[in-house]
Amino acid sequence: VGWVYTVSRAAELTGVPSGTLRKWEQRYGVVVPRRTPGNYRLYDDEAVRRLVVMRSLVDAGWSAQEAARYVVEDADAAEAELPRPDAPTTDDRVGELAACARDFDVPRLERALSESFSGRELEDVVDDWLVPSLVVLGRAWQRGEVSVAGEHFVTAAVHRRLAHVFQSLPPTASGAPRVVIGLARGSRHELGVLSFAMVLRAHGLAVTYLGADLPLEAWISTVRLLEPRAVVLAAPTIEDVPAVREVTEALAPLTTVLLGGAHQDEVSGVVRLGHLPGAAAVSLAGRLLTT
Ligand code: B12
Repeated sequence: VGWVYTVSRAAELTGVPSGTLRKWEQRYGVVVPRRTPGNYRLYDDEAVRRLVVMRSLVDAGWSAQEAARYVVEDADAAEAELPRPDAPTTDDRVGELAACARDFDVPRLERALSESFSGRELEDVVDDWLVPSLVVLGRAWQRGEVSVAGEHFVTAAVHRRLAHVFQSLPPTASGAPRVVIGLARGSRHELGVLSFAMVLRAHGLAVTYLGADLPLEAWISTVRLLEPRAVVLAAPTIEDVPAVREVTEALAPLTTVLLGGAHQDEVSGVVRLGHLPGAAAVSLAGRLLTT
């Protein structure tokens, strides 16, 4: 089970030509494909993930040998080495979430969320405060200053808040353009798409939010059923890219596919939304409501 990708499919999903794949396998042992009875190579999701991380490291300037050693030893650590686009911010409270994660301070966390969400537009809360705060939190976690539990404690509260705001918005006008939003199979970094969905709904669009980790078949059947004007996904980490490629290829004939997340540039055939979920949602709402 799981060894389902032929060499040409693996090449498509990873963006690595099949000749290079063979070289990486033979020279560096990055992955060891299975063989069919007819001696064709077969790859699984883990192999595809390693290859896509290896490719990004090589694209970022690593030698193939260095990249391979890193990926073989610790694929998660290798992934964390990849450059990520950071949005600039002027908000002086971007350290609050990380501070709350350090000492599990419930009242301080509730206060930080309430104050940050009040008195300004949702898109500005998302782009100027929330996203940069999560990046600071992630760095603190990586340096060991925040525990896994502390990180979960804070992101669960953020998730609840986004869901609550989403739910409290007035009903959408009937006939408003529909947009379906969610993440591909295996992809669990949901806060970017959820923030985007919240802002889009606040700006009058009909949003069907599907959440994280949705299998390919479910994407296809839902889009056939709802016939939305557009579908929005994200590729927050490099390991999401192969599954996102699968979904976007399958949906492209059916609707317009738009993509956010740090690794959106690795996927072709989509409309790229950039790195500010709030601003991107406002601009998509404007486009769909006037056409
Ligand atoms: C919270 C969190 C989690 C939570 C997510 C909870 C949830 N419900 O979403 C949980 C615990 C599930 C998790 C799991 C993992 N995580 Co994590 N996580 C984070 C953390 C701290 C915040 C992520 C987040 O929400 N950021 C906010 C979003 C909005 O920011 P962003 O993803 O950088 O996106 C940018 C843009 O592309 C844009 N954007 C994002 N989405 C969208 C969508 C649209 C439509 C648009 C327009 C724009 C847009 O906004 C951002 C600004 O540039 C980050 C740290 C960080 N630097 O982000 C790590 C991080 C993303 N995680 C990481 C890792 C490695 C993992 C795990 C593999 C850990 C493990 N070994 O289990 C798993 C993988 C899970 C999976 N299969 O997907 C790494 C990724 C490394 C890399 N280079 O890709 C990070 C960067 C931490 C690190 N430095 O090591 N994680």
